[in-house]
Formats: sequence, structure tokens, C-alpha cells
Amino acid sequence: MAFVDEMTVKANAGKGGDGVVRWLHLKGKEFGGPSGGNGGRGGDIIIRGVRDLNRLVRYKGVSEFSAENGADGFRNDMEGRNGTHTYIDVPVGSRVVHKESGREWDLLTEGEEYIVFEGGRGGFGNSHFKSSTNQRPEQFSEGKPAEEGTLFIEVRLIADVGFIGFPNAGKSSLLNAFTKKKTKVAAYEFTTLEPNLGVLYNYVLADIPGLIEGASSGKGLGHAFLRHVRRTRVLLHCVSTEHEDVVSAYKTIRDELLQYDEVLTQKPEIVFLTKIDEVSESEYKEKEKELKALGLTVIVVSILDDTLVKGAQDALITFLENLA
Ligand SMILES: Nc1nc2c(ncn2[C@@H]2O[C@H](COP(=O)(O)OP(=O)(O)OP(=O)(O)O)[C@@H](O)[C@H]2O)c(=O)[nH]1
Ligand SMILES: [Mg+2]
Repeated sequence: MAFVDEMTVKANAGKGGDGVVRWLHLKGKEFGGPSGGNGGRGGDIIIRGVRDLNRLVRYKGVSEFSAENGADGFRNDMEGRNGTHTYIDVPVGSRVVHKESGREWDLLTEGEEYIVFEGGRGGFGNSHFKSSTNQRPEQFSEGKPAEEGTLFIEVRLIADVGFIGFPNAGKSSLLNAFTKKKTKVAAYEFTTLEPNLGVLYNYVLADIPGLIEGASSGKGLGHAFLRHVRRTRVLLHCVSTEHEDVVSAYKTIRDELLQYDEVLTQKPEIVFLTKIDEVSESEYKEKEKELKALGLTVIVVSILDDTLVKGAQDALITFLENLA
């Protein structure tokens, strides 16, 4: 099933139950006192972080979440039942935005929860209004309306390293080489259509779809999936030796990052010059030199060479450790 990493839904908490007007019926007494109970509280809409990246798929086709209304009060001063809360479970890493007010919540740990829309308070029954001067109150109040609005939910993966680069740069091949993943790899562009996570020692690596020039204006797969590298500590930028001009290829991707959000360009970055087996030694050395001249940390790699793969992996770990 396709990965769903954003959705917009309407949600409404439960309305409070109404208070009621009731009278005590006591044996032998014609007029008992007031006994109308208060209404119950309406249920809340609560967002909660869960460790299930694919959770939003389950909500496909759901356009509205509602919490239960509070029940009206009863006779004998009985309060109406509170409405049940409704939980919206979102993958850990998600950001939820209340569209109307702009309020935001980040759910970074499992079980973390926030009330986004509060249920209405129950109204008062006539018992509540009893006083020395008002022995037989006919008053009651209605339950309060509930909060409601539109939520935009966006999944942002939590990973240490985000793989970025042109399609076909060898990102997924490296993820597979570094971790036990068996992500699809193929000799055409946009093989990867949704993010993949892998684990290298204690580090989580996130491989995302490729970017191209103009991705920010919708070219290729667009650039919305860059949300998945927002929370990463490090960018691993793959530049293939197949580019005639590696410096311009590098800068094209950097520019797309900038178009998406400047914050991404401020993350520590390590550059992998990939597929060095595709060109002569002097050629990749020249490309490596050109990239290094930009002041970048550059590691050369080919997935066909185990020693280079191991070296690149160690370089990445060292890079991460030096940040800590
Ligand atoms: N010769 C050679 N081919 C490689 C190397 N790394 C990857 N490839 C091949 O390059 C092609 C693309 O590799 P992928 O890992 O799918 O590239 P990607 O960057 O994930 O591509 P997208 O998912 O489309 O963005 C595949 O045919 C790989 O087998 C390498 O070091 N040397
Ligand atoms: Mg890929």
C-alpha cells in the first residue's frame, strides 16, 4: 500500500450535555426540591504519537473525526455521562497544524499526546441553581459547544542521516550496502517513490526519492518529500561521477534545498562521489578535487568495491560522531 505522509482532516470535539430540570419525588411530599443533574463533558480530540510509520494509510477516506457528545443530566442529581475522547494516531515525527489558528504540535515520542480540540462543558441542571432565595429553580443551562477545526498532519521521519541527490545517484544502493535493507534499486530515474529507513549501528538512515532541477516547482516528483530530511541531523549528498559537471550537479541540488527551506542548507553535509568505477581514476580524482575545492567533505565510493563501501561507511560514522 502506498505510503501516506500528509493529510488534511476536519475534526470536532463533543458538545457538552445539557443540564436538566427535574424534581424530587418523595413519598408523602407533594413538592420535592430540584434534582436535575448537570450534563456530561463532551469528548476531546486528541493526537497521539505511535511507532507506526504507515498509520496515516488507515485514515484514507476519513474526512472527519468526531468525539462523542456529553449526555444530558438525569433526575436525582445524576450527571450525564462524559463523551468518549477520540484519538488520532500519527507516526512519531509528525507535525500537526491547526489550520485556522496556525497552532502547531510536534509529536516526537511514542505515546506523546495533545488535546487539539476540547469537548464542551456540560450545562447545569436545576439543582445547581438552588439557593435560599430560590428553592424551586426552573433554570438549567445548555451544554457548551465543542471546539472544531481543520488539521493538517505531516509525517516527518526521524532519522540521523538523510540521503539526497539526483535520481540514479546510487542512494538506495548505498542504503542497502550500509544496512540490511533490500530497497528497490534500478537503472532508471525515480526508482524510489517513498522514503526508506535503514539502521547502521545506532544510526537511522533515511533514503528519499531523487530531486531534479525545478523540483521546487513540481518537476519530477516535486520536493515535498524533503520534509523527511527536516528532522535529520546530517545530509548525505550523493553526486554521481556520471555527471559531466559534478559541481553544477551539486549546486543544482543545493538550490532545490534552499527553495524548499533554507534550514535544510544549514545542516552538516557529507558528500559521496558515487559510482567511481564508471570512470577512469584520473577522471574521478579530478571530480573529487572540484568538489573539495568548494570546501566540502567528500568521500569517493563504488558499491562494486567492498573496501570503498566499508571506508565510506566508516567516514559517515566518524562524521556523525564528530558532531556529537
Ligand atoms: N556501476 C555502478 N552502478 C551503481 C553504483 N551504485 C548504484 N549503481 C546503479 O545505479 C542505478 C541506480 O541506483 P539506485 O541506488 O537505484 O539510485 P537512487 O539514487 O536510489 O535512484 P532513485 O531512487 O531513482 O532516486 C542502479 O542500476 C544501480 O545498480 C555504483 O557504485 N557503480
Ligand atoms: Mg532510490
